[in-house]
Amino acid sequence: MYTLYYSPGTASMVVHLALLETGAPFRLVRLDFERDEQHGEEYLRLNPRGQVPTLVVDGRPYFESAALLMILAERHPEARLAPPTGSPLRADWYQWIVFLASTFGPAFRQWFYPSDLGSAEHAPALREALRRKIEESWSLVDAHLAAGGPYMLGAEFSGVDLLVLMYMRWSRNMPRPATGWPALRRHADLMRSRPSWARLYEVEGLTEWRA
Ligand SMILES: N[C@@H](CCC(=O)N[C@@H](CS)C(=O)NCC(=O)O)C(=O)O
Repeated sequence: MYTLYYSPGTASMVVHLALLETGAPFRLVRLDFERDEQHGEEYLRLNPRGQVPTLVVDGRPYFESAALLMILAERHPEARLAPPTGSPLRADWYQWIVFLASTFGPAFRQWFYPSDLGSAEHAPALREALRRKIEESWSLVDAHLAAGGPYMLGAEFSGVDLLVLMYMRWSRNMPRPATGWPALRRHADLMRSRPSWARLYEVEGLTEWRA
């Protein structure tokens, strides 16, 4: 039994989706950001960063959404969130997870949290630079999917696709949403037809960008 500490539509989404894909039993604990519950004393003991997600595995809490996705992939090989260890596709899997988490992760965090960089609102030049950075990464992922899709690792779905899907959703109100790129659009449509997506919306109470 896992416990996922989450907040709807946030970085916990990829972990929630991965749990649903595995079919493993899990418990959800929702944190209310309005009430700043992520900075409560009790939660900070689980996750000293005061962020979601946190996943409790065998009684121990872990953080970082991409790492949690990898942990679940390893523990549930039957869910095929990762190609088999040692296979050539496993190398692609590592590459894309690290690429996505290290480019989109920080760029989106800064886009949505100007306070991380010390101001209530970004200066226009900084906002523009972040927008450009995010769009450059979308162009790269779009070209990759166009050349060898429909999934990030080719013919088969994997956890990488869940990570891409979460970041695509976050871009929905940006000047150029990810679905403005044709191969990304096809990928989003494919991924949004999975039962895990419908279930996620139901449980997290999400509405926007459902299909
Ligand atoms: N790199 C972390 C980022 C986590 C993160 O920034 N979570 C946000 C929600 S998307 C959060 O908890 N925000 C609340 C806060 O910072 O107070 C991950 O991928 O898990």
